[in-house]
Amino acid sequence: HAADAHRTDLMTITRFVLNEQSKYPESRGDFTILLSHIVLGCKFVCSAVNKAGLAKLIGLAGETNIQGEEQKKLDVLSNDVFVKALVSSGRTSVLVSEEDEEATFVEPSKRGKYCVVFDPLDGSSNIDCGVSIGTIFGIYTLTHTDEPTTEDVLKPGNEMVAAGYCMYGSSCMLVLSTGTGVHGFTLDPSLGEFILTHPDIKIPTKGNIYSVNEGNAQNWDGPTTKYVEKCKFPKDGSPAKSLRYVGSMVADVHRTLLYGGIFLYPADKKSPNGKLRVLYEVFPMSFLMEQAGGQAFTGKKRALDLVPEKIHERSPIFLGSYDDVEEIKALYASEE
Ligand code: P6P
Repeated sequence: HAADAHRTDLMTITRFVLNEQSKYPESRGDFTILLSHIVLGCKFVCSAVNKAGLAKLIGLAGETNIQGEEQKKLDVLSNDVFVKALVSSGRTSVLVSEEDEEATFVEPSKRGKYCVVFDPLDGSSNIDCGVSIGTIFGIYTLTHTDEPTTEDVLKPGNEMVAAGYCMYGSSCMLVLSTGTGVHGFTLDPSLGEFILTHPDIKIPTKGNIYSVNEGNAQNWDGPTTKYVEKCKFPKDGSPAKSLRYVGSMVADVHRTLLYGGIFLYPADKKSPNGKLRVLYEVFPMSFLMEQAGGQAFTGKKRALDLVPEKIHERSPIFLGSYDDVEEIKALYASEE
């Protein structure tokens, strides 16, 4: 039985990745070591998020706690933990975090062959009301041994070697792809291990959920307006789609991945490049969607083919079930 297998044949994330990496004879275990440090960061954040209300970690930075220490906001704390874990792994050279204006270049003695782009706590505006939030990350390999520069991360998403997110919700779930499908691991707090619970996740080809902030409708362009109209008032007699929008990307994307449908953060008059960041929101989620059989589109091109020029660049994004994204691609194509 599955339960027995869980008890005796523990497929932890580390063991799973070791198995994956053993397919590459040249692999020296560097990726497995890098991943184990990302997992450490996720376990820490999971624990901090769950205790936030009690530990008074909620609220604005600048407050002092009873020891008179500078109280750190959860996202600042999470960022510190991930940067320290990634640097100490000795497997990274460049880090880009949503929390840091500039990239972090690891000191020569601790450099490794990976570059990690991440949002340590995406959706953190939802923390105070207990809505699910998450960590999102993408991994590039360094292709030279010279001084690392931002050029090493200003690469299209199609050069990422791995991507994933960890959702801190009713359970703590890490969803990961190293290029051979998408796999979900659930944290077993009694073991402190992420256990494989969702092997080889595939997104339904078509879904009946659309996920967008309808509050921005007055600013949308023609194709997005037409598409959302079609979701609500289908002309072909098919049932209208359901609207589900959490406002936390990891929660909205996780539901889309498991249930199907489409997640949209379009450009609008206020934000011509949309709101979501290319390197550590759009690319990792697009990578996962394609690996799960879905697709991701910017309104102009395949999202993973974007070449970012700045590390905090934004892009519109439409991602999810293959057929649903095809529909909006057709509307943008007919607009040209
Ligand atoms: P809006 C959270 O602040 C975030 O960065 C994503 O997690 C989420 O998808 C998006 O912004 C929500 O933005 O404008 O709909 O509140």
